Amino acid sequence: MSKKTDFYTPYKGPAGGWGALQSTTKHWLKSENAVRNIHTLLKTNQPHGFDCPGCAWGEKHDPAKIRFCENGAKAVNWEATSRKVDAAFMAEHSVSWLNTQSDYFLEYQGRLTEPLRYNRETDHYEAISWEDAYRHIGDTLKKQADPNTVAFYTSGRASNEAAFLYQLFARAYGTNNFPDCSNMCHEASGYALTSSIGIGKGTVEIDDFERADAVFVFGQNPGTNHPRMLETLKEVVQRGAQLLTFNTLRERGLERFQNPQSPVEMLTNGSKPTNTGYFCPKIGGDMAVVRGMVKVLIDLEAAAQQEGKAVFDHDFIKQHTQGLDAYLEQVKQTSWQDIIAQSGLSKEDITHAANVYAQAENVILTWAMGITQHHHSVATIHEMVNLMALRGNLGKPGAGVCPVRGHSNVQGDRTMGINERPSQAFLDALEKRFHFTPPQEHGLAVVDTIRAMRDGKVGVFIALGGNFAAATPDTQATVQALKQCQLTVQISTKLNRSHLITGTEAIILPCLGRTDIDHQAKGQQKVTVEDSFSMIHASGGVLEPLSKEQKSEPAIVAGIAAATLGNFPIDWNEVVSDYDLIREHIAAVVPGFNDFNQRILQDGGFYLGNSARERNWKTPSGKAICHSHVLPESILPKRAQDLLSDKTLILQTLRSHDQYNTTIYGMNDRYRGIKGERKVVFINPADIQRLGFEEGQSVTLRSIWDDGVERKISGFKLVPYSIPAGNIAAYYPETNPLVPLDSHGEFSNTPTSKSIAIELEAYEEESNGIAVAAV
Ligand SMILES: Nc1nc2c(c(=O)[nH]1)N[C@H]1C(S)=C(S)[C@@H](COP(=O)(O)OP(=O)(O)OC[C@H]3O[C@@H](n4cnc5c(=O)[nH]c(N)nc54)[C@H](O)[C@@H]3O)O[C@H]1N2
Ligand SMILES: Nc1nc2c(c(=O)[nH]1)N[C@H]1C(S)=C(S)[C@@H](COP(=O)(O)OP(=O)(O)OC[C@H]3O[C@@H](n4cnc5c(=O)[nH]c(N)nc54)[C@H](O)[C@@H]3O)O[C@H]1N2
Ligand SMILES: [Mo]
Repeated sequence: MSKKTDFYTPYKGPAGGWGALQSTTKHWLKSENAVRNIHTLLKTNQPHGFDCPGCAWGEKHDPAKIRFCENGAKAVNWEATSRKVDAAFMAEHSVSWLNTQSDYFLEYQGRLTEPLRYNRETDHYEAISWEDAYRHIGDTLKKQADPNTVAFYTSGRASNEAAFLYQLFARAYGTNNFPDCSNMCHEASGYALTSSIGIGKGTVEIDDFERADAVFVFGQNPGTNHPRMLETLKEVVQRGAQLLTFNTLRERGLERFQNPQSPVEMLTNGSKPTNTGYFCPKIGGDMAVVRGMVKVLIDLEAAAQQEGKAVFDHDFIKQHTQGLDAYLEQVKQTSWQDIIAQSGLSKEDITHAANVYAQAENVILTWAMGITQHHHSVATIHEMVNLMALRGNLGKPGAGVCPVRGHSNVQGDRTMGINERPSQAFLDALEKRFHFTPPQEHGLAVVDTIRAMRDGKVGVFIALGGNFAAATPDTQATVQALKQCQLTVQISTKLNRSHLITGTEAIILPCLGRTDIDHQAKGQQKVTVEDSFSMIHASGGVLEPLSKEQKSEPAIVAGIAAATLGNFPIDWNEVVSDYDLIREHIAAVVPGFNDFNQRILQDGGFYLGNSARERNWKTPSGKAICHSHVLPESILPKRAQDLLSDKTLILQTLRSHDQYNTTIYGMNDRYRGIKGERKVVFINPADIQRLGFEEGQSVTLRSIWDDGVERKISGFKLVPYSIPAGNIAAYYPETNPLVPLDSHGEFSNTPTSKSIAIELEAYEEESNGIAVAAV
C-alpha cells in the first residue's frame, strides 16, 4: 500500500544563503506586520535593542554587524504579530473546539492581549480584570495547607529580573518546587559539569573559537537551532582548523554553509565545505565514541613515551585532576568490540578522530540535545570531560567544554536561582538579604511534578512561560495530571496547548515579549539575559505593546506575590516601578553581579566569569574529578531492555527547521527536504525493506515499556534517510506521547527524548490512533 511521497525531495543547496533569505522574507510577510518588523529585526542583538528571543548563542561585540539569522527572524516575527487573542476571540471558540486544532493553528491566532479565566460551565475563557485575577490566585495560594502543593514552572525566555522575583516569591511562600524547561534540556550538562569541574556551565568564550585548533561538535543541529553558530564554525574551517561533527543524521547545515551576509559567495553560489570530518554514530553511541578515542590516546601515549615524548598533559593531570587513573583502567577494560557495536563507527573512524584530537593544541568540544536526552547522558558528558582533561583542554585559551544552550535565557534563569535543588550558599544569601528562612528541603523538577500532580500532591500549577502540556513526556499522563489540578495559571505571550488542558480552574495572564517596550511607573525598563558564554547583557523592547492589558513578566510575578504575601519580604510594587531596584537585590544575592546596574551600561554587557576557566575547581577535593562509568550494555533503561525484539527501533525526537520547540511556524523542514508535512519518520532504507514496509507508507509507532500502558501515535509516513540502521527520527512535540514518564536520564531525570524503544506497524486509516492535534 504505497503512498505518493511528494512531500519530500532531498535538499541540494547549502544551509543559509538564498534559501534562508527567501524564507525570512516569507515569514516577514506572513506576520502581517512587515514594515514594523523590518525595523524590529534591525534591532535584534544590537547594543540598544533586545536580545533575540531565539537561541542562546552569544555574539562577538561588533556594533557594525547585522545580528539576526533566519530562525531568529522567525522568532521575532512570530512575537511581533498584530493578530490578537482576547475575550472576543474566546467567546467565538470553545476550549473543546480549540483543543481539536493543531499547535500551529493555536499560536497562529496571535498575541494574548487580555487576562482570561476559564468558565467550566460554558467551556469558554472569559475576560477577568487583573485585580480579580491576582486576588483569585492569591486567595487560592493562601488557602493551601502546605506550600509544597504548588509548583512554579519556568521556561527559559524569562528575563533575569522576572526569574529572580519569581524564585523569591515562591521561596518566601515556602517551596522549592521549580520544574524548569532546563530539566528537559541541558540538565545532564549542568549535573555532569558541576560534579566534575565544579560549575554547571560551559568554560569557553566566543573568542576562544578563534584560537581553537580543533572543534568537536556532538549531537547538535546548529543549521536550524543555532544558525549564528554556523558562522563561527565556518571561520574555524577557513582558518584551517579542524571541525569534526558527530551526528546520527547527515544534517545539511553541518555539511555545507553559505553565509547570507556575504554577497560574493551568494552570487557565485559557491559554498565551501565547513566540515573536515562528519561521523554518524548510532543514537546514544557517543560515550562509546569518546571511549574509543581515549583507547587510541592511551596507545599514542605509550608510543610517545618510548620516544621520551608525551601525548597526555601530565602536569595538568597531576596538578588539577583526580580519578584519571581509575578511569583509564576502566577504558582499558572496555573492548573494541563493545565500542564499535555501541558507537556504530569503525575503529578507523574513531582512530582518525583521536588523532585529530591528539594533534590539536587547543580543542573545544560542543554539544546539545543529541547528548543530553539519553538515559546515560551524565555518564557521556563525564566521558567527554575526561577526554578534555587528558590534554589539559580545560581552562586554557582556545579550549574548553561548551554545552550550547537552548532558550535564550535558560542559563540566566538558573543563575537567578530557578533550581529545585538550590545550593546552601544561595539560600543563605537570600536569608541574609531578605530576613526570612527559605525552605531548605529540595523541591520537584519536571518529571516529579507530573508524578505529584498525578498523585494529588501538587494541586496548583503556575507557569512563567512555556508550554508544559506539549513539551513534557508521556502526553496522556501529563494531560491527566494537569486536569487533576485545582488551579492552573499560565503567564504567556501566545495561545498554546497548555491553556486548553486546564485544571478545575484556569487563568491566562498575557505578558509582554522581548520585542515589546516595557513601560513602568518610573519609565521605560530594560531587562537582562545571560548567553551560553556567561555574558550578561541588557535587552529593551522596541515596539509599542499591542494592548494596554499586557503586563511585563516582573509586574505579573509581583502582582501575584503581593496578592499572596502582601509586602513580605519586599514591597513588590515598588521594585517593579524601576527594575534597577530588582537588580540591586540580585547584586546582593548572586555572586558575580556586583555593580550590576553600572556594568550593564557597557556595550556588549559583561562577563560573569567561570571558575573552571580559571582552573579553580569548586569540587569537594578542589580538583577536576574524572568519573569512571562502565560503558552501559544497552543505551535503554532497564525497563525497556527485556522487551526488545529484532523489530525494535530506537527513536530520537528532534526539531524541524520551521519550529521553535512547541511553536510550529510552518510545515516545512527545508534542509531535510520535507514540505507541508510533519508526520514523518526518517528511517534507513534497509530497515524499510527488512521490516516489509514501503517508502511513504503510513505507520503507527508504538513505544516499548514495561507498565502495560499503550503509548502509540499513528499516520506517520516513512521517509528513507541517511540514518544508521536500527535508528529512526521524528519531530517533537508530536512524538511526546511515546516517551514514558519513567524513562529518564540517570542523575539528570531528563526524559529520554532521544532514545525511545519503538516498534512500527502498518497503519490503516480506520485504525484507532491518537489524533495528534487533540491530545
Ligand atoms: N530555530 C530553533 N532554534 C532553537 C530551538 C528550536 O526549536 N528552533 N530550540 C532551542 C532549544 S530549547 C534547544 S535545547 C536547542 C536544541 O538544539 P539541538 O540540540 O540542535 O536540537 P534537536 O533538534 O533536538 O537536535 C538534536 C541533534 O542531535 C542529533 N542527535 C540525536 N541523537 C543523537 C545521538 O545520540 N548522538 C549524536 N551524535 N547525535 C544525535 C540529531 O540528529 C539532531 O541533529 O535549540 C534552541 N534553538
Ligand atoms: N520529545 C521531546 N520533548 C522535548 C524536547 C525534545 O527534543 N524532544 N526538547 C525539550 C527542550 S530542550 C525544551 S527547552 C522544552 C521546551 O519547553 P517550553 O519552554 O515549555 O516550551 P516552548 O515551546 O519553548 O514554549 C512556547 C510558549 O512559550 C510562551 N512564550 C513565548 N515567549 C514568551 C515570553 O517571552 N514570555 C512568556 N511568559 N511566555 C512566552 C508562548 O505562549 C509559547 O506558546 O521542551 C522539551 N521537550
Ligand atoms: Mo531546550
